[in-house]
Order: sequence, then C-alpha cells, then structure tokens
Amino acid sequence: MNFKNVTVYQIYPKSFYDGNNDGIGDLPGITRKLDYIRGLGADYIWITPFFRSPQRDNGYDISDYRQIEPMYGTMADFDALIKKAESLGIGVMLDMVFNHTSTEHEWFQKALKGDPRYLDYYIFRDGSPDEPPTNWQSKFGGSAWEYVPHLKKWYLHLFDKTQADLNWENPEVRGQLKDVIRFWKSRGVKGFRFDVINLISKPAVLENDLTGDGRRFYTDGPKVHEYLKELHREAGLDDVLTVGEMSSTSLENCIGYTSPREKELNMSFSFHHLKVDYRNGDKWELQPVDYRKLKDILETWQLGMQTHGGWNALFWCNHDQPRTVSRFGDDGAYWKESAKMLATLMYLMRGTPYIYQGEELGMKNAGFDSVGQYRDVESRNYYNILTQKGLSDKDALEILSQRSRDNGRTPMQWTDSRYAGFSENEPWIGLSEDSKGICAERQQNEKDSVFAYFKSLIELRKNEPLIGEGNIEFLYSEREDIFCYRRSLGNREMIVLCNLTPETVYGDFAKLLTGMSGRLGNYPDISVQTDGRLRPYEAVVYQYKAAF
Ligand code: TEU
Ligand code: CA
Repeated sequence: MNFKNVTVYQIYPKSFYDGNNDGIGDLPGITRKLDYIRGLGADYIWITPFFRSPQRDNGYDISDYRQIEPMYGTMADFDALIKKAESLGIGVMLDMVFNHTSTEHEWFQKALKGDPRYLDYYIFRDGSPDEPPTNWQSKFGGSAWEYVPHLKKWYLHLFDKTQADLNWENPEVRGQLKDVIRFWKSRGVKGFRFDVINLISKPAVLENDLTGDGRRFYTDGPKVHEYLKELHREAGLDDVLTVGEMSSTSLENCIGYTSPREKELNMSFSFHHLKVDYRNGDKWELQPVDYRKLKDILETWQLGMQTHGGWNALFWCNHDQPRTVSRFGDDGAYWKESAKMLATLMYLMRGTPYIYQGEELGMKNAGFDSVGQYRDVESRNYYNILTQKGLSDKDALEILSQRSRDNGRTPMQWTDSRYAGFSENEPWIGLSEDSKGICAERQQNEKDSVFAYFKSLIELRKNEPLIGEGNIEFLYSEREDIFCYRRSLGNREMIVLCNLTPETVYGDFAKLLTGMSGRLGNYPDISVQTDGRLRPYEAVVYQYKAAF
C-alpha cells in the first residue's frame, strides 16, 4: 500500500455539486466532477458520510451503514461513481463513523424497546432523572448523557444526543462494524477514514471528571490500540488506505496508531495545530493565531513521527474547520499569496496531504452575520450557550463567524454564475458572501491561480520522491516570522522557505540557498529572491539544479 506519495481530496457531498438541482449536493454530482479532481492531480477522494441518516449532524449520525441517504442518490449512483473513479485511477475512501450511531439506527431502536441484546450495543447506565451517571460534557455542548424515562436509564453521547456511543466492549458490536467494512470493500472502496476513532474505548467504570469535561477518561482509551489491531486484522485493512481522526490525542498514541509494525492505521489526523487561536483551549473564545505555537506543534509532530516511524495526515482544514486562508493567511490584500504560501508550507512536509474541497481555490469563510444562516447543530447550540452566558448577540455572532464549522460547508464555487454553479436552485446553505470571482472555472484557465499552484505542488510531490520518502529537518526554528525546512533523500535536497507575515522579512537566505535554484514560488519571479529578502507571504522552494 503506497500511501506516502499520494494526495487525497476531501469531499463534503452536501456542498460539492448538485446533480439534480434540488439544492443539495449528491453522488451523481461528485461523479460529474471527477475529471476536475483528476485534473488537480489527486489520487484518492475521501467522501464524508452519505449513508442513511436523519442528518442531525449532516450524516455523522448514521441510521444504516449499508444504505445511501436518498437525497444523495442510490446504490446504482454509487456504483457508477466507483466505476468512473476507477477509470480515472482515483481511489474512493469512505467515512466510517464507528464511535456512535444515530438513535434512529435499528440497534438503538431495539435497545429502546428494552431488548437486552441491543441495550448492550450502547453505553446505558441505570439512574434517576435528576442525576446523570457522570458530569461528562458533550462536544457539542451540554451533558454527554440523555435520560430515557421508560427504561430508567441514561445513555452516553459524546456528540449530539441523537448520536449514541457504541459499546466496543461488546464483541458483537465489533463484529457488526467489521462487516460494514467488508461490505464497502466488496463494492470497490479503496480506503477508509475513521471518525473520532480514538474515542471508542471507554473505561469499564465511568467516573466524574473533577478537572475537565471527561475526555481524559475516554480519549486514546484503555483498549483502543487492541481494537484497532483487531479491526485491521479481521476486516482486512492491509490493502486499503486508512486514516484515523484523533480527537485531543497525543503524539505518543499517534505513533502507535500509525507505525507500520503496529498494524493499526496508515496515518492520523491530529488537531493541536488547529487550536493555536483558541483562548485557553476554548474554541469559543477568540484569540489571534499564535504562530510561534503553530510552528512548535508542527515541528514536534513532524520530528516525533519521523523518529518513531509514524505518519501524519497533512491538513489545514476540513468540513469542521474555518477556511485556511481566512484563518491563517490574509483573505484581503494578500489573498492569493497567502493561500499559496500556506499550501507550500503544509503539503511539502513529511506526510500525506488532504486537500479539502475549495481549498485549492482559496475559498474564504462564510461571512454569515445572522444566526438564521447557520445550519450546523454545533453552531446553533453554541449560539445559545454563548448568549445565555451573557454575551451580546453581536459578540456571539462574531465568534460564530470565525469558529463555525459552516465556514467550511458553504457550496463549492464552480462558476461565476448564480449559486456559484453549485446548483440551479437555492442551496441548502448560503454561499460564502465573498465568493465573487473565486471559482474553479476561472482558475482552471489562469496560469497564476491558486488552483494552478495547487496543481504544481501536487505534481512536484509526484516527481520528487524526497517529498514522500525523504527526511525532514527544520531551520530557523527560533524565528516566528518564517517557516523553513529541508527535505532530503540520498544526495537530493530541497529547501522550503515561507514568510508567515504580511511584511517583508530578511535573513541570511542567500547563504542558505547557495548553489540552489528556485523550483516553485508564489511570486512570478522566484529565482531572484536570494538577496536575503522575502516578500509578504512569499513561499519559495529551492533545489540543486542537477536534481531537476
Ligand atoms: O469530528 C470530531 C470532532 O470532535 C471535531 O472535529 C468537532 O467537530 C469539533 O472539535 C467541535 O468543536 C468528527 C466529524 O468530523 C464531525 O463532522 C462530526 O460532527 C463528529 O466527528 C461526530 O461524528
Ligand atoms: Ca441534489
């Protein structure tokens, strides 16, 4: 399984392309846009959940793992998608949400009827309505427990109350989930992304958390590595690409999840670098990006994984995150430069790139300014929590506009026409308000577009084995204004040098780059930049001439 030289493109189907003009993206829509993805150069697509679901959490609340939610299409549509993807050499990865199911899943419905077999599929605890079993908090706000009066029991939900946590202690549950993997593999699926997979193992005895929200008890829980090894062995994960989403994890655990000798997963998503603008770790309190911290985290994870043989998924954003350029760059004056710089910085490191739909166009945050525009359950919950805490409507909306997951869920911008060419009818969620002029159609034809740059980056990764296979070493670690590293393999060497700021910065770069030539850069003239000066958000990639 070659996972080191590939690039993955993430699709959020609801917002990607609407094939039948009902305002909601769908599977036939994806199939129609596969040529676009091939054109970009991606090798795999990861499609977030389109299975049968009441859509409380846009598909992360699954009520049937083997059926397709009708608004996304049919099984025939899925087969057609696989066929087209295969013909283009694109592997399809699906999203396995195995920590929880929707409360509408037949297993949960049977549990609600009191069937002991299915009660043991979930985490139920006896109790009285006034006292939840523990003080644990849901990641979407409020208690992580919901009471079922007629059963006189509580059930655990780390996310929405309609997402009940599965009991992985029960071997029958694990057996069911392995079957789900076999089912989709047999339909031609070539990879899996496992949703919050490091939360699946809860301790045998659940206790109150006197210092936090409970996460320390179930994050990277007691048997998680054992369960992943079993899944790998028995569901046949050897010949597919696998990535685990790891919530609040540790480097040590991710080394375990991803070291080939452990036979668990190929790679992991960790989120520490995406919390550098949280005040005191709180997503709902604003703080400017701490670039010092960002650098430290990226360097620590890169070097730690390298030393111990683990493997990172490289990413800036996904369907749960604000848009990269609005968050870490400048979506005004230096929109194009900073979008390209951030891509350079991230995707030439050691790991596998995951590009999220629209990132390759430099799409910006949603710019919503009324609560009615938000669709996400988390955003709506937190709007209430924040205003109840005493924040003004204006302040709560300001936080949402920077932090809401809906920032990444506005419709993909295909053309300059109405609804950005996503649909001919009003989309289920509003367009990014600043969407004018940023679209695939235009950027595909422009030589210096963000899209063209992403394409060059992906191509460079393909042509340069040192990016996938080579060593990484960080330079200028102490400087907060630049991000710089050296990649090497045998006698080949590459330097990636990025200016993180909107100012011109200076350094002994000429010395660093002696004898090397510019290979890629986000300004039109790369090779003159050895004069010790880096322009605002400038990114350059240098190599010895003989090497290319
Ligand atoms: O997300 C897991 C998760 O914990 C976060 O990304 C979460 O959305 C964020 O920290 C809240 O502030 C995964 C999916 O990617 C997400 O879309 C689902 O809502 C969630 O699991 C539950 O399945
Ligand atoms: Ca549709």
